[in-house]
Amino acid sequence: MKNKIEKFIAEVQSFEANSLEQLEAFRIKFLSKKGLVPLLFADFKQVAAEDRKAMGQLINSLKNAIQEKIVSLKQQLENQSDSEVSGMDLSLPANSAMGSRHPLSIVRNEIIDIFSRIGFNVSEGPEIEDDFHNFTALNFPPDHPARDMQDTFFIEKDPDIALRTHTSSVQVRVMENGEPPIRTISPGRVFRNEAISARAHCIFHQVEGLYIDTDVSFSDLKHTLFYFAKEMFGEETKTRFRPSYFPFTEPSAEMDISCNICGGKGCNICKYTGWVEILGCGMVDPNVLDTCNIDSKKYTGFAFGMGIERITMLKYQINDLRLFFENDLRFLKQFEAAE
Ligand code: 2U9
Repeated sequence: MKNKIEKFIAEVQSFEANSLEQLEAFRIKFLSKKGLVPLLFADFKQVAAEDRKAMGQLINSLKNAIQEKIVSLKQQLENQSDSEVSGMDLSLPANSAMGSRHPLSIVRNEIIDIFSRIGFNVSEGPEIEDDFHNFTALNFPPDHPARDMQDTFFIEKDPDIALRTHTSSVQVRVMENGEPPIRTISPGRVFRNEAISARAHCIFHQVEGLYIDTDVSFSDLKHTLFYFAKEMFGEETKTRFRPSYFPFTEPSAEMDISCNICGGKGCNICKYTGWVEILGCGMVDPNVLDTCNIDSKKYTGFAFGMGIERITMLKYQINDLRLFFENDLRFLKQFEAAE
């Protein structure tokens, strides 16, 4: 019996387990009701009286060795991280490919930053609009071509509900719900019923701006937009204003900047004129102010609007509008370094 117990002690001491299941099998083998240790205690009855003390001590030391082994192996197995058990090492450096911002998002954020620095906030509104907010409040006459099915995506007729054709509709809502001073820009998606080509798309992005307060003049408009042009295209950028017409502003103008590619010397981007158009602007028509509950005798304001695609194309020399919507990774990856 003594030899048997000593053999068991040696077996216990050299035992190693790779899993909690192996350890449990070990426990069952020795300590369960019909395990080897209870069997030894059963045989103990036949041991001669003079040997009992030594044999009892030997069986107890086997039992202790088993229990110590179980405790230490259990701790060891539980300390092994889940990652090691599943074959993964979570401490290794991350190796996943980074995404990049879409160029239109980069430029939109830059425009927001530039106007935020001079006190403009950002307003947002619905992409599905009613006739009042998209056309009537903005002084579009009833027979204006933009109200035509060929130019606008209508969702319902009588009353007319359409996809907004500009984000000026958001600013109508700002005027209805607030009071001057108002200094706000509205970036967002707009929709026009146009054939898709390198120069036009039925979905594009705008930033429209509105500034209303007492004594706002065309000079305020020129200085604000000159500041914007320099921040966006560089300190040496020049601006010029050409008369234009929009239903919602009077007087109205278009603003050109000195060509950011050739610096005004003339190239194929500026069609050898030295200038490129970047936005439309003007003093808010008093009719618009009054329709939106703002007293046109007390307040004046200026407004402007630009296409984010156009600004992005000029800034990054992109010559086809369709690239913005195709999600071709060869195109998008080129903007990884930009912001
Ligand atoms: C209110 C009143 C007037 C916003 C303006 C423009 C001129 C303009 C175009 C530029 C290129 C749209 O993306 S584009 O096709 N926009 O020329 N937008 S003034 O005038 C407003 C806005 C809000 C209440």
